[in-house]
Amino acid sequence: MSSIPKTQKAYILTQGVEKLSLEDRPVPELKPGEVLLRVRASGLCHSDLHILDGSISLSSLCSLPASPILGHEIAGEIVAHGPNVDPDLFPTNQLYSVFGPNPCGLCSECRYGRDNLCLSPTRLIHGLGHPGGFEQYTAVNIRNLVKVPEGISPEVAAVTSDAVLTPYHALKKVYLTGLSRVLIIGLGGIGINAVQIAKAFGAHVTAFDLKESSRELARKFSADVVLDSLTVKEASHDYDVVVDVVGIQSSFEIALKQVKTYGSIVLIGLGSPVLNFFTTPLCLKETHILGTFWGTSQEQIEVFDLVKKGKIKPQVEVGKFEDLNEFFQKLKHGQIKSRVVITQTD
Ligand code: FEH
Ligand code: ZN
Repeated sequence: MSSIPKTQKAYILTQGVEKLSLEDRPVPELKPGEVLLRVRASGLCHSDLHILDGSISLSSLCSLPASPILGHEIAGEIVAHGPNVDPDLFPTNQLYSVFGPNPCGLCSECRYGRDNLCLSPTRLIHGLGHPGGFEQYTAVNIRNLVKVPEGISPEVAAVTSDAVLTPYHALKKVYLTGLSRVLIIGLGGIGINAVQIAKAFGAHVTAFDLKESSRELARKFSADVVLDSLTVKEASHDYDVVVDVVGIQSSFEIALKQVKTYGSIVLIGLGSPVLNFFTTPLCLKETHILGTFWGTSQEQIEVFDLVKKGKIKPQVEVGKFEDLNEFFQKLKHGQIKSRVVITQTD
């Protein structure tokens, strides 16, 4: 194991500034129960982009740290064990992913097993209050470590902790069967995994995106029907479940139109802070609208099992740590087909 430096490079967020600033920062000191991870891969999420462009305020999610470090899809290796951590239980020759929600484990939501929804007013999400993966070394409490099965790369491990976990959790909420008809709206880094997960659950899957390259990927991953902006207008209006991975007014209107009576719309995308709908048709159809947030720590273990078994093949585009800001620009301008992951080697 190489020696740990006193300082490291970290990307710092300044409120109102779209570019992250690469600065020298101290390597974190470990508290009891923590390990130090050498970050190997960090995914770029659309919610990071919303924070950078100001449409989501980080201060609405947490009390703002002095030097916020984003990056909530993290995979890395342990390079140091803090007080009270048994190194035999958390070996160094092992890849770990981080359970980002960083729950307290004590509140009622945690006790019900919904630890993604932890109620603790002091919990800080990794990369959204707690320092995240856009640094070289990051401190993680051992309860947030999820061992990555052998054969899964750091970049795939990073995206599995959010871009796979989020649609998995969302689709588990609606109890799909082999008879379920599902429409997935938006086939980017999360949506293409939603297609694969719904197929793995045995559902009939229709996939919709404005981009031909994304529709191509959905065909590759065995979507039963693939719709474009014209054909979506003639779609069957009989979906048990519509997953809106975009979350803007136009995508939500498609979801409202296409969901069958008594069906469910699951909202994953946060593309718009406000969505409008007509109340009468919603009530006459008894439409369920479900919010969804990330996934539970148990589900994070489950998604790794599915990836290991090859039932889900997360799509990634790999970039270098030094090029993080350029990749955010590409993401902003729709130039990314799947999920960007920045990797770090020694
Ligand atoms: C982050 C912040 C707020 C809402 C949703 C998110 C997700 O990107 C977490 O994966
Ligand atoms: Zn995310």
